[in-house]
Amino acid sequence: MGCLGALLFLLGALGARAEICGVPKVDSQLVEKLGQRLLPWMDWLSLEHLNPSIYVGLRLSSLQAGTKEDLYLHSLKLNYQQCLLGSASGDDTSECQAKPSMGQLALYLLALRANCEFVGGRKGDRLVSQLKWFLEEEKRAIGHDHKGHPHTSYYQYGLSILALCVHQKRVPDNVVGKLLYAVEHDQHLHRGHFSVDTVAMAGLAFTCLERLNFNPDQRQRISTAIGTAREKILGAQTSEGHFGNVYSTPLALQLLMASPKSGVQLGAACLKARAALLASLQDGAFQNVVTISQLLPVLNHKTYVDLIFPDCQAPRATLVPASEVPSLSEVPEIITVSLRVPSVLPPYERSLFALAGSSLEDVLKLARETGGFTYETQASLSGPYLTSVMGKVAGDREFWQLLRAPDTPLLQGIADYRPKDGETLEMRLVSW
Ligand code: B12
Repeated sequence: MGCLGALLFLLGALGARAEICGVPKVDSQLVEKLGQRLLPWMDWLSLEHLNPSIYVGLRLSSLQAGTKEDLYLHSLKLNYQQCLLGSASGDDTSECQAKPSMGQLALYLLALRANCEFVGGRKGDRLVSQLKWFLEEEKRAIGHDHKGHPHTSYYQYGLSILALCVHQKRVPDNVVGKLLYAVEHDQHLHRGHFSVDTVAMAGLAFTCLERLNFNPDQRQRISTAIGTAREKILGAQTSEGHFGNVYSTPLALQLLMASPKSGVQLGAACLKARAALLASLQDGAFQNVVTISQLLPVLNHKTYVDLIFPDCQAPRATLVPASEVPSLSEVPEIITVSLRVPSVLPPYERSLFALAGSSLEDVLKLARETGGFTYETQASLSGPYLTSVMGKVAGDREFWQLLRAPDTPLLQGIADYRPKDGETLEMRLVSW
């Protein structure tokens, strides 16, 4: 190659670098701290606590939990198979309090793939059939005219297509078509609200379908939808750099990393997002295991699409549990927190004294013990989900939204959010 050729090659290489969404290496101690937060959760091996998202996140990270990880996958297999298919002696799923949902089954299949397993055999085939059946039901709920809504969400719809795809199971065009339509007309995706997480998950599913050239008749539509998802996510970047909010940024980055496209804009946007993520990490924003498990792959330059061909031999550093920092016996600080529920008659409002550092859930418990306040929760992979307040259960397309007065929706759930002194927190029954 002559001098000019070498120069052109170099310029080309530099240009190409600017086109990809790179997230430069993050301090390994920060990553380790994140991984350590997952460890205590891996000691809970009952179905109610098992969380396939943790396993997937860890396997796509630069960290490993040794035998704990193997035991965790084993428990996932035992519990998910028994609760979805029944025990070997019969179809007895009575020991299972709640059957895993469509999205949870999809995450379980991703966990198997993260261990380089293809779902197979009689039991495996039945799980695949169940997931396909769930998707068919959702397709029916959306309807021919796309006027209906999935029983779960388009997020779980996308997740399920992705899970089948990485196992190299084809999904019919008409099932994929519903998700394509939703991305093309995004008011349908999240019942009117734009959700970066949902668009990113749909984009990841489409990227997998495109790579494997499944659904060849829809190839052009799929490729356009990936572009649309990418553009929407880039357009949702905040002034600090997050795509949507801090917790949707990991999935957004996964999509941008998995489906690179020319344009210096992409590289710059990803660098800005990385800086914003780092600042949030240092502030301790990532406490929830689901959000950590979505972030860890990104910090290791991996995405869920890599589960098509996972690298199970990649070296990973062994995690050691965090050493307990002895707490200094300081006089506990007392804070005042007000709770407000305008969606009931008469509206509820009360100020309570709580220990500094209490979670919102601790404050709700206090309000219940004090009398005059009731609430109920349901366990989910992200933690306790508020289902009912003052006896009012959120209906089909409703949820109890958490806000900091006057009008700022919280970015965390009741178990993770820690109110500050003088704050008023509101629970509002809203439709979505
Ligand atoms: C769909 C969705 C919703 C739907 C759920 C209803 C439904 N039928 O699906 C709606 C719009 C109602 C919702 C509400 C909320 N959500 Co939401 N939600 C999601 C989303 C996009 C997908 C969840 C999912 O299906 N996961 C896959 C399945 C297999 O897991 P699962 O555990 O079985 O799913 C259930 C739970 O996730 C639960 N759920 C949904 N959101 C939240 C949030 C929290 C904190 C908890 C404990 C449970 C929970 O609903 C799911 C369906 O039953 C995620 C995105 C993400 N990156 O994970 C955000 C996400 C989990 N939600 C989030 C938040 C903050 C909330 C709210 C607290 C917002 C608010 N200010 O009120 C509320 C929950 C309040 C409450 N009542 O406890 C954050 C959580 C961040 C964090 N630090 O943990 C995420 C990551 C979005 C984001 N980028 O900000 N959510």
